[in-house]
Amino acid sequence: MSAATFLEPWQLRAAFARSLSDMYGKEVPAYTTLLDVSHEVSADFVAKHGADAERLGSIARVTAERHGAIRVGTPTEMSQVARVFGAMGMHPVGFYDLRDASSSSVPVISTAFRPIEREELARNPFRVFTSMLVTADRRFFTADLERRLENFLAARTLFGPELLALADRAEAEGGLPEDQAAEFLRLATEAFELSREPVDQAWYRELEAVSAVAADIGGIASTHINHLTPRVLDIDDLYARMEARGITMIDAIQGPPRWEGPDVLLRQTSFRALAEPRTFRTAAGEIISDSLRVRFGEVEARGIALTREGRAAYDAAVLEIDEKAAAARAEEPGFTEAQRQEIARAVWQKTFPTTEAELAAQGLGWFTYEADRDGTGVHREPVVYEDFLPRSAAGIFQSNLTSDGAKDASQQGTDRDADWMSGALGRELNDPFDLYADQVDRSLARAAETLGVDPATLTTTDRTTGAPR
Ligand code: OOG
Ligand code: NI
Repeated sequence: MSAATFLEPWQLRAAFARSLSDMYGKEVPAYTTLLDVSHEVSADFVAKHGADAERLGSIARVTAERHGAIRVGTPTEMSQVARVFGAMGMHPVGFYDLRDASSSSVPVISTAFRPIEREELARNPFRVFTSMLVTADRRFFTADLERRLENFLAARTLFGPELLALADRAEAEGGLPEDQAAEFLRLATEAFELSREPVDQAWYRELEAVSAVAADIGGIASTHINHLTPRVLDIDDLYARMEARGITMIDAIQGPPRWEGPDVLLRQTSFRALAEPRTFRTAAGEIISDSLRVRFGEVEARGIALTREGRAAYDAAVLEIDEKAAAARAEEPGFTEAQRQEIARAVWQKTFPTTEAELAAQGLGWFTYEADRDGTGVHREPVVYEDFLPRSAAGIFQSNLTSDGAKDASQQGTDRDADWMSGALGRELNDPFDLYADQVDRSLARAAETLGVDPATLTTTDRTTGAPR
């Protein structure tokens, strides 16, 4: 079979990301504006900073890079999503519990499907943040509502048998012949389009009173891509340019502040999409037109992945910023986002070093080591963060909700953890830290082999002396 007539998983992934992006651009016009502005910002950034601008990803990768978000209702649906993404070489990584990460009613747990090998990430890093409802959690759902929700979810089909059969075949055979690939991509894209079916008004509103997220997931008989996020090289510049175009962004860029040291993890911001016209079926059986505001736009800038130690420092810094900002706000009612950023920068300056060399030396960030071309030593390269942040994710959910919903904190929450998620998926759930560590170990082994030395000597000396380039 020739290469042109058989699509490998990464080719399916890249084509799927393009297909979703085309569909979303047609359905949500502000997304197209966001893409245009992102491309302008990144191109200007590269023009200004040269090769340094591409330190965390080539401009080709960054320009094509997207993440999406979807939400499903049951473990069965979750396991089906895993099959569809598995066909494209996207594997579940990480466990996120957003039930406690948010003050609003967000009754979901999540994982992210993404490529896990370095070469696969370089080919196309498309990832999808995937959340599922925890219908058994009494803080959100009574036993009666849980039962009716489960009945509703059990009666719907998000992914048809044809799509799942093609997905299984692609996963088993390492890809699909061209015509089946086209059919797979068509069905997969269609599964994430916004449905035009009338929404049962009473049911939707009942769920919405508990949680807008629950209504979005369990109030309709289909799922949809909820946002699609381009990556940009300078998110502060992007924020300013979007506002200049008259698109109102949420108040803040989430995640680390802008500062003079290396960018770490993930910085994200978003805007609320316009309400979209939808039809509803009333309790009296009448079909009426109304609107729902369920989809939005988001953009992100990615930084260096942090080790467990680095992540602990990050989490502590975020708490410290919260406390200091709360105290300052209590003293000064006119406290602004700019002032909060000042506080954040000060906390960052005492938490993180201002150079990559120090980030590596202190064991806070992940770096790979590559043998120099002349074979005399190694140089250090930052590992880009490929995952998400629970706190920012909760912020994204929250900033786009129509209401806070209702959460009964006196009830006991239902235990859910990474093992439970793995069971629901019917697959191994990858630990992000292990994946980064493997990537570093493999680079050291490769570099040591090229140089003809013991990898152990590289780990001790070069972590501190590896030149930045
Ligand atoms: C997912 C929100 C999380 C992110 O970028 O952190 C997310 C959702 O709204 O379904 O996409
Ligand atoms: Ni997102």
